[in-house]
Amino acid sequence: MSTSTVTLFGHWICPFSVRVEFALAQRGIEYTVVDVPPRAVRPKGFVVPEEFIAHSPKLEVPMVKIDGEYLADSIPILEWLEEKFTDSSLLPSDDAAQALVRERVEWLNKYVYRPMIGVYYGTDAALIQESSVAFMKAMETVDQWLQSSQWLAGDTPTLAEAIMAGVYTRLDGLRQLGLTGELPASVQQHLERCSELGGWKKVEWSSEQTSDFVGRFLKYREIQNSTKN
Ligand SMILES: N[C@@H](CCC(=O)N[C@@H](CS)C(=O)NCC(=O)O)C(=O)O
Repeated sequence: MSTSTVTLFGHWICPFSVRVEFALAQRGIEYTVVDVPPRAVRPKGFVVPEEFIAHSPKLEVPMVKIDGEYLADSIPILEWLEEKFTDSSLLPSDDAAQALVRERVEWLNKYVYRPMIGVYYGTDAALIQESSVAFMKAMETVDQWLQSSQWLAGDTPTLAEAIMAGVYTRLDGLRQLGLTGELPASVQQHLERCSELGGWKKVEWSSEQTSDFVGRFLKYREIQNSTKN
């Protein structure tokens, strides 16, 4: 068992932090969390830790510290955790299978996250609808992947599941913010399978967290729309 000390500087509302916390918990790596709320949700008077300011180049969460070394940016962090901790893994052992995981991680990062963020940052109905359609279109590809396996890239949960955890946590909230359309049955089943994983328990949202998320973005829309008019 590793004796490394791992600290995650992150926040529950950040889907990129969720990726990392899911991976840590799923792999059974011990860690502590230092809450660093992103600017948009930072309470007045919150003191951002000096350590975070000194080591997160873009001042973004997530940032991870392992035995005095720091790294920010979720996908590089997920890879770094794979290098540092070898007792467990979210990457298959053979090269071709690893390449597939990495390809799908990048694909999800682009084609699922972009429209997902478009839904909650959308300020007008047309943009929200467009993002919603793009999100559901991406789900059609995920559906194809899930026709040949229960998991997104191979026979076991991988880093691709960590990426989707950041989406699944907020799905109820996305619906309340205007995401429309049915998830393919395979994706719904995959979500349910993910919610049985050990890592999920650490990242899943309570109904209060969903309401907090939805309330913040409704307010954001209201402010944006009132300054527009
Ligand atoms: N590419 C980065 C994106 C991280 C990111 O955008 N984090 C947001 C919160 S979700 C952040 O910390 N933004 C700075 C801020 O709002 O203070 C990653 O994958 O980790």
